[in-house]
Amino acid sequence: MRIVVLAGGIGGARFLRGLTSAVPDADITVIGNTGDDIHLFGLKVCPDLDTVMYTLGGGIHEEQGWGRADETFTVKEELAAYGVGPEWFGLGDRDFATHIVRTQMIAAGYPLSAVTEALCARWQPGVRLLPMTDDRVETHVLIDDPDAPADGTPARKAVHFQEYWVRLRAQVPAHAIVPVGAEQATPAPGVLEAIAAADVILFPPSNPVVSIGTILAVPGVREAIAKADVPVVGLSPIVGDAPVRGMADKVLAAVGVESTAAAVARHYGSGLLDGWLVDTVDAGAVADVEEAGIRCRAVPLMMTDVAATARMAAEALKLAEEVR
Ligand code: GDP
Ligand code: FO1
Ligand code: CA
Repeated sequence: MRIVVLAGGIGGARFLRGLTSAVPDADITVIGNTGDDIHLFGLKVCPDLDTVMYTLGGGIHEEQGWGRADETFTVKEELAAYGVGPEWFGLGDRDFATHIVRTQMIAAGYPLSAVTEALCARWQPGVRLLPMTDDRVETHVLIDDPDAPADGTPARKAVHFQEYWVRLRAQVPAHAIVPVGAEQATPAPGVLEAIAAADVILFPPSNPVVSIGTILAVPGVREAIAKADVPVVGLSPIVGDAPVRGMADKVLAAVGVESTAAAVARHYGSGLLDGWLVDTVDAGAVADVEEAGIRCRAVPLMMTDVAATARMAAEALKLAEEVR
């Protein structure tokens, strides 16, 4: 069975660990979000690709969900001693090595897809991990400018997604989310081919706006999924009207979507989704989703451990068979 999964960071990576456990013989291609990527200290950092790679490869910091296990921060401390920041973004020593290898290969002319394959040769994630694009796409968030003149002129400014998410903790209003560069980007080699060859396409419980939304913003991707004559099934990252983790409610509000399992399904729409899983606490949303033309089931959606996550993945594949 050929499965294509569109993935962000933690939610996508943890789901994939359950999926690979549920169907160990499946041929899984992951299309990873690169809108979170940021250049720091001259290095290219790809948080979502790395989260998937480290999680499936056994190198992730389990409790934190991102970054390396057994991490130290000597380089960061030394940079800070020179007054070189940003101090709000914690790059660890082990993680730095990944960004050095990546940046060196890119400087030598390799596309990000080839670099990701080379990094995965070490981690052996058990899936084919593709960046959504080899082109530079960076999500920016439009916020109120704190340095605006006091004369009442409304002033806004765009900040990098990481600054909004990590430094500001999404605690300031987001007026717009812009995947800068997406319109000019093309899907990475293998992305459209994997979608066309898939038996089933899954949307894990990843952020609908800044993870899956960004992947769908790469011209050709949404169209290829809508046109693929195979089941497309998603799992809700919203449980009991709130994100299980993180601040997805804030970016959903920025695009005018309520933070409910049903609203997220409607946001993707029946043109894209054939099936949608909501948590049992949201069983009341099933009828609402089905009214939108999307087959819906309520099952436990908490990824508390690999076994529970594998059951979620199995339910997604079962729903895919129902709508096929
Ligand atoms: P990020 O890039 O690290 O933010 O990760 P993703 O975009 O892949 O996933 C983030 C989403 O995962 C958040 O909106 C969470 O609500 C969701 N999430 C995290 N853990 C769980 C869980 O156990 N169950 C469900 N249903 N969603 C989860
Ligand atoms: N998230 C944080 O909340 N604080 C950090 O200092 C931080 C550093 C970091 C370094 C490498 C990496 O791959 C991820 C990192 N993250 C950090 C996670 C992260 O960037 C965000 O949670 C995601 O981009 C949102 O999806
Ligand atoms: Ca992310």
